[in-house]
Amino acid sequence: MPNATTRPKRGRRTRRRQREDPARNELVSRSLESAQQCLFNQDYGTAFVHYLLVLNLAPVLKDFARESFRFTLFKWADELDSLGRIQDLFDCYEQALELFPADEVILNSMGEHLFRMGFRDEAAGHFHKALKLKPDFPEARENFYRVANWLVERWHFLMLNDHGRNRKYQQAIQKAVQRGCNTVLDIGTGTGILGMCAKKAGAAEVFACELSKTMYDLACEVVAANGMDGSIKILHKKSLEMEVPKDIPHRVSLVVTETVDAGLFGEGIIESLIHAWHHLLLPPQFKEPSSTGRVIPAGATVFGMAVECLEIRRHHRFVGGLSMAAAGQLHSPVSCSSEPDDSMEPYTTERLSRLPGGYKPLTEPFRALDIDFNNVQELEGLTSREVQRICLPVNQEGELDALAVWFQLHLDEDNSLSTGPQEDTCWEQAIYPVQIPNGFLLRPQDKLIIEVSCRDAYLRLCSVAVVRDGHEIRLDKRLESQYTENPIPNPSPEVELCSALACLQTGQNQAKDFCMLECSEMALLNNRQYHQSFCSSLAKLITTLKTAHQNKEQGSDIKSDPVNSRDPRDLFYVLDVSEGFSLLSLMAASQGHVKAYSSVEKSQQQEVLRRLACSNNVPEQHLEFWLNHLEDEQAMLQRPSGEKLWSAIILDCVETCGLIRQKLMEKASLARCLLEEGGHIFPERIVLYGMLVESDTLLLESAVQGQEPTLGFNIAPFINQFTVPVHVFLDFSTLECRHLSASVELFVLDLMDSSANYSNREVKVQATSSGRVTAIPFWYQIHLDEEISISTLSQDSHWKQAAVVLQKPLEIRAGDWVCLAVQLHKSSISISVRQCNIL
Ligand code: 44T
Repeated sequence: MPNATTRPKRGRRTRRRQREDPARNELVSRSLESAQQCLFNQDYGTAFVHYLLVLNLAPVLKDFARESFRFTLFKWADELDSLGRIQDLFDCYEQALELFPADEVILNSMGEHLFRMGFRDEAAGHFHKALKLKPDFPEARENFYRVANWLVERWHFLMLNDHGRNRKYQQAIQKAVQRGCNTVLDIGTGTGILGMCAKKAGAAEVFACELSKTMYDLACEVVAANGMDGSIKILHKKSLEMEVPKDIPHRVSLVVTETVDAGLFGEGIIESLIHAWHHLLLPPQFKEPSSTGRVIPAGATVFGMAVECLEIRRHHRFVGGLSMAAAGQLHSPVSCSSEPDDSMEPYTTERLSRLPGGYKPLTEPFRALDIDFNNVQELEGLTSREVQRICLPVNQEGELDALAVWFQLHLDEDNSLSTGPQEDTCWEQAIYPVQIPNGFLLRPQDKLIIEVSCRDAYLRLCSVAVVRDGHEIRLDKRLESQYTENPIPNPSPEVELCSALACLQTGQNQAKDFCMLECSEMALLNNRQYHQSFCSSLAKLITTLKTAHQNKEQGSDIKSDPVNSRDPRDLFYVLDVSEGFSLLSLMAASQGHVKAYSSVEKSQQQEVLRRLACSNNVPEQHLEFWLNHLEDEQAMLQRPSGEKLWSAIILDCVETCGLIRQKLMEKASLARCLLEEGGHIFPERIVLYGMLVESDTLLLESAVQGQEPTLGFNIAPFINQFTVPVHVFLDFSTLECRHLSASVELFVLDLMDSSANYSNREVKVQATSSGRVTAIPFWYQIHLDEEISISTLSQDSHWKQAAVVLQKPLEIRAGDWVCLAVQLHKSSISISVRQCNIL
């Protein structure tokens, strides 16, 4: 056994040499001492270098020094980060990982830096690794869940669960291969499913490409697991970058692809196919199918329909009760304007059937476009095609809020898929909002004139007009004219600010008046209840504080009158740390005797607030922008000035997607230290509610379901690694589900008193119906003070809901008791359920 004896010997010799090298030992111990000293002096850069030296020279010390090394690394990395020395930062992490390649904490932390820098794929890889090393590492788990949604979008599950779609693609591919197309390229392979179909159908050569690194890795895993790794060549590339013979040895006879989004063209199918016809496909007109190129899908027809829909309206234009004339034009970032602007998407997507409040069709569906994917001239012509004018009779009265667009994908002459609103598919529809400031009511005798073009690869609606009584009215060109003259009357006199905002018409020109708000910010602006509740609650607080100040001064026998005084020292300081656009600082400032600080960052949005302040007689110096004062954004929560404290700090605690904002509780405890006596955090408390439901829809969106292989392939276990337990952006009011219990209080978060909070709680809930608990949707009651609260579930809320989807559904019967273990870890909620029997 020569090897068995030589190996340990070598090891022993090395170790002996190490131990016996006094100079080295001396260096190690001196460096270790220096490292500790530097750490003590907070000189993290030098400490890090010393630790590197120590651990490289004396790996035996790794376990002993691991904690301090990590600490030093993280401190030094934060410093490098704030200095913008990004390359150095990642070099340090790489050196650290050379020493500790399996350290989940370092991996996770590097992932966090990568994520913040926008390297999502790489970040996900690090979180995934950390989690594999330590499956019960909560930080890595949370981080992984956060990126999983970005990396493997939820629609992958929907598409794989859509058996109709799978079968139709399979049949079309089988038929083409049987007819002689035996070299195949799958563009945008995703999990590799269409490429595998082609191989299974008997294609001689199959190639596939995928531009996302995560999806490419996944496709490789899936293809290998199905024993096809030798027979399908997968490339991590965008098809537009592929060449013959560099990437594939010769042109192929069939391209299969499903690179289409809800608006058909958003994934770049036109450009990909033009490129494929020029560089990757055999020419189309030869007699032999094996030497003829063709594409599945063969073509598509695009349809549209005008709709009235309040839900769409309140996300795209200002319809709230506040008078905002001075703000100028507020737009969502989605526009079907005639001047395509790169920053504007022409559409958003929605599943019309799931819109809260529903929608009303104002016209019949119309055919907007036909396209043949097997005709390269037509594909090329599409981008230069003239604008097409479509005339549609209006058949229902209603406000023109949007055009909904969907399509039929003709896989071949026999098979097609439809993404229409009536179909039972997983597809969403493309929504082209029509943003007319005060809306336009269509009437049954009207004719809608729509101009459609496809100039910049998107289908665009270039102009929308109405023919009424023989006159044509351009709806997208009249923003500045007669229709802005009548602002919506103030509907709620009880709110002071709302009436104060009934302001001047401004004469500024159109370009200057334009301000973009995210759809969710627009919906927030339109959330009247939120603003009214906030105003009332803040007014109460200010009155109480004024009285308290008065009493104090009377008590101390000072003659000044703070209520009427103009002394700036008597001002109440209010800080609004809401993310994105928020009017709350302005509402605070308009209370009088308040100096409010807003955290609005975008200059355009700051300008809107300034104008509104001006038109509402809020003195300029009473509204400021907090971040403009701060060098370091991290120092968000500070005293307003040396000797002052805040009277109120406004935290926006629930994200639009339905989750608690990250670091909320940390912010709240910091905020508490910065409040004056009697000061307040808004909101003071949030209560989490949930309900047991049975929802197949949520299951279909969360993982590939069932034990059956997908089209005979083993795909589910691989893609299901990207399943996340919490679903966001749900509309609970339209979610197809059965309620199995009443709603129950799950958790209370007291922002004014951290000692009152807990991180684990067990809640018992009784089933009101029998069924399978598959999910627990949850939402919040946001308490601004003891009396005033708002629900994130309310009809005109800008919030959506979230739900925990159970890994294993639980069968229950009416009357059963169920135990919910609710956990809050760093603002993220997890819930597990088990049956419990109590009497
Ligand atoms: N979502 C549909 C869009 N790709 C489908 O990286 C339908 C959305 C949807 N790879 C709800 C329901 C549904 N070269 O992995 C992606 C993408 C890749 C390419 C290489 C190219 N030129 C491209 C272009 C795209 O193809 C994969 C599929 S894109 C399909 C998009 C269920 N919400």
